Amino acid sequence: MENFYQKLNCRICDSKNMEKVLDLGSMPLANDFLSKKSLHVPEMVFPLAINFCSNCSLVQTSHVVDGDLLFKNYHYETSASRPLVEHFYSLADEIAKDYIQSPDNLVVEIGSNDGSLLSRIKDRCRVLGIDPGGNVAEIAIKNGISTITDFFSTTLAKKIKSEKGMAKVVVANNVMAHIDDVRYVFSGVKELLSPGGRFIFEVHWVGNLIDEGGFDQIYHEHLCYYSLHSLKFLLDSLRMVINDIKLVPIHGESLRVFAGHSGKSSRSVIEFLDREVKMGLTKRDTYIGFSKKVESNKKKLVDLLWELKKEGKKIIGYGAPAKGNTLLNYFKIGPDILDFITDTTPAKQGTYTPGTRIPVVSPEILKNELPDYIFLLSWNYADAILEKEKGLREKGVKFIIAVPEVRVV
Ligand code: DWN
Repeated sequence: MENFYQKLNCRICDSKNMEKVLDLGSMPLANDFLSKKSLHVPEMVFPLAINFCSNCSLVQTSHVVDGDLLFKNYHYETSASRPLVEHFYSLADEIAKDYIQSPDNLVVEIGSNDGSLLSRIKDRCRVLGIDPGGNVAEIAIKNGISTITDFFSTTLAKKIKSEKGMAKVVVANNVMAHIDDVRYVFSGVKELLSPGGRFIFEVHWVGNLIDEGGFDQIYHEHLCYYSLHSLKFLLDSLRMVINDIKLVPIHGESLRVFAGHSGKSSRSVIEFLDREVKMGLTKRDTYIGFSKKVESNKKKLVDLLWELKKEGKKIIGYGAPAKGNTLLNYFKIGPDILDFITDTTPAKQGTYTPGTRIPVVSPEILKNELPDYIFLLSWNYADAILEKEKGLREKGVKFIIAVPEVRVV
C-alpha cells in the first residue's frame, strides 16, 4: 500500500453496491499532531469520504490509510479523559463480576492503549493487552500490564492461544471501527475466545452520528460506522452470535456488543434492530439527509465565531480530540479564530493541530489567561467539563458547543 488506497468493495459483505453519502475532501490525519519543528514540512492529506453499502448497511470510509501511519506513534491516551477512565473501570468491574470465575481466567484487550481498563482487574485474573502504538503500550507495560505491541490478527490469536490458552473474555473498545480487514480480525477473536467466552466490544453507533450530526467522528482512523444491522450481518456470516447489546453514553452514544460462539440473542437485540429500521439506518436516503444537516451546522457555527471575533472577543478551544481536527479542518477554523486549544494529554501539549496548526497547551494556562468564549471541541464530555469548569463560567466565560446543535452556555 502506497500510504493509502481506495476501497471498492464493502468491508463486511464484499458487495460493490456502495454509494458515496458524504465527502469531506482531503484531510490530514486527525491524530497527527505537529511538533514545532515539523511546522515547515508539508502535511500528508488523504481523501475523507464515506460510502453506504445497500447490501449490509455498513457505512464506511472510501479510502484506507496505512495503519502504521495512523497508529504507530499515537497521541491518544485513555487516561487523559477522566470520564472515559471511569467508564472503562465500570466495564472492567462488570466483566470481573459476570465472567471471571477464577484468577486463571484470561482477559485479552485489543487496542489496550495505556492499559487503563486492564489495570482495574489485573489482580483478579490474567490480563494481556495488545496495541500497535508503541508509545501508549510503553505506558501500560510500565504500569505492569503485559502488552504485545502489534496489530491483532488471526496469526497473533493462534500464538496467544498456544502460549496462554483461550480467553474467557476478549474486550475491544473503539477498535473494531478502526480495522480494514474486519472479517479477518473478528475471525481472530473467534479463534482465541473460549467456547463459553464473551467478546465484548464498543463502537460508536452510526445512529448517534446521524441523530446528532456529529460528523466530526468521521476521520481516517474510523473506517467503519456501525449499525447493529451491519454488525449482525458480519457476525452471522462468521457464525458468531450477538448475545446482547447495550447503548452506552460515551463518544456520543456507543454500542456495547456482547458476542459469543453460541447462545441466544436477548430481547434488547431484537428491539434495537427494530429501532434502527424505524430510524432508516438501513436506507441510503437517511445518510444523504445527514450531509445536509452538517452543512447547516457549519454555517451557524462559523457565522457565530466570526461575529464574536468582529466584536473583539477572545476565543480558545477546549480539548484537542481527534474529532476536533475533522471539524476544524472542514469548517476552516484556524488560529485566526482560536488563539490556542487546551488539552490534558501531555503528549499533545506543545504540539499544533494537524492542518489548522493551532497551538495545543496545558489547561494550566487558564489560571492566568481568561478568554471570553471557550469552544468545546470535546463535546462528548460536555457535562463533566462544564461541571469541572464551573469556576470559569462563574467568572463570565461562555462555552460554545456545536454538537448536536450550535449553542452558547
Ligand atoms: O476511536 C477513538 C476515540 C474513541 O478516541 C480514537 N480514534 C481516538 C479518540 O478520539 P478522540 O480524540 O476524539 O477522543 P476523546 O476521548 O473525545 O478525546 C478527548 C480529548 O479531550 C483528549 O485529548 C483529552 C481532552 N480532554 C481535556 O482536555 N479535558 C478531555 C477531558 C475530559 C477534559 O476534561
